[in-house]
Amino acid sequence: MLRFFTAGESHGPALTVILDGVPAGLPLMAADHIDPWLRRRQSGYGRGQRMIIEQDRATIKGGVRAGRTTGSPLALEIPNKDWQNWLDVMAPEPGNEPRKRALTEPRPGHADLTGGIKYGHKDLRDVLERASARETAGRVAAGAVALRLLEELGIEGSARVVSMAGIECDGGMQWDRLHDLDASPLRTFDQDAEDRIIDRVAQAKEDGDTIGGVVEARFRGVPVGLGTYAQWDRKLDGRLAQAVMSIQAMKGCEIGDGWRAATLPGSAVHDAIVGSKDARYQRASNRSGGLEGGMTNGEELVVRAAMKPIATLMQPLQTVDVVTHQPVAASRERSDVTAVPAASIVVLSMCAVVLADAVLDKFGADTVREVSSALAAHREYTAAY
Ligand code: EPS
Repeated sequence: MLRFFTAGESHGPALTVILDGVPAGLPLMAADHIDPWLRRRQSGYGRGQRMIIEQDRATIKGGVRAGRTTGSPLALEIPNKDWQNWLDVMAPEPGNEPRKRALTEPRPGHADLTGGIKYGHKDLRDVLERASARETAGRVAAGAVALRLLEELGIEGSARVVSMAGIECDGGMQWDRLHDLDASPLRTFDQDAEDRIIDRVAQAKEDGDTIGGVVEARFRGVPVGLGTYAQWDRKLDGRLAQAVMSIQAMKGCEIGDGWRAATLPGSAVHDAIVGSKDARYQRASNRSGGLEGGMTNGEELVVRAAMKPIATLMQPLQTVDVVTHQPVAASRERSDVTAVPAASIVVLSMCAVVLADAVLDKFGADTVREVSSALAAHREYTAAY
């Protein structure tokens, strides 16, 4: 129901997003609802020069009139300011030769070599321009619309860093302190861990190295029963994992206790069902991360993702030149030392799209008014079950 595509290169004129399936009647303004998420994606200690050049902003080019969605596909555009510096290299028309030197030294860990072989390119720029994590700005624009829809329906999302370079951040999610996450250069509440990680990132920069980490997206106010146990491709945990694992540099995804649950006995993994005066059914804990049997169970949805260190190393690994076939050092495209805090926003965005899609699947999809009233009726039904 809710799906999007992105197009555009890292140093081309713009990133373009088509987001289809947003119900009519959603209040939406780029400056208020999309740009703040784009800004969050740009922030974080360890980013490179590019984030100084860009101040990402979305232009709505379709699907919204007078501050409300119409039910038509949304068209969003995020211009690349840096394009001005790449006109000769990135022009779609021929005739701008002599082009800058072809990029022929593939970076281990990036899409360069396999993409070059697959699409028959010997200038690996043809691969890296699209494989670049710059594309995630488009994903975040789509995710911001999904977050806006979820917010309208009483579902709130947030994202934080869980660990970087193996240094754990304590403090879990504190919903009443979300502004502190925005203020933190590493999107964490843990000041002590933050200081230690910043030192580690500074050291990695000096060493020409990069750093990975684990991020977490969370949603509260999630209704019971999104997704289903009945068919493999509609299980919500599977759909979230697919969306998360599609993000550049992600190497793992876990729901709730994830990998840790595999090391413990069942009694220390499953969440007892208890009643309270507020609710007939609650969980005494939330190790399942709000998902059981491929369905949301009403607890907070907790999705974590492991990001590998960025593949562009200023002290490069060895590689093989795709033209001379001689051993050389891998190319050193300008890059970030780490983008883990930004990745938390991308993971949140992708999860928001999947979650909003599951909401529309269950509660209808034409107008926000219809979705809202169906959801309100469902919340009443659930409370009385
Ligand atoms: C990114 C923009 C890119 C990179 C980074 C993410 O800009 P540039 O290549 O001009 O520096 O900084 O991309 C990668 C880390 C990568 O490996 O492709 C962005 O907007 O997030």
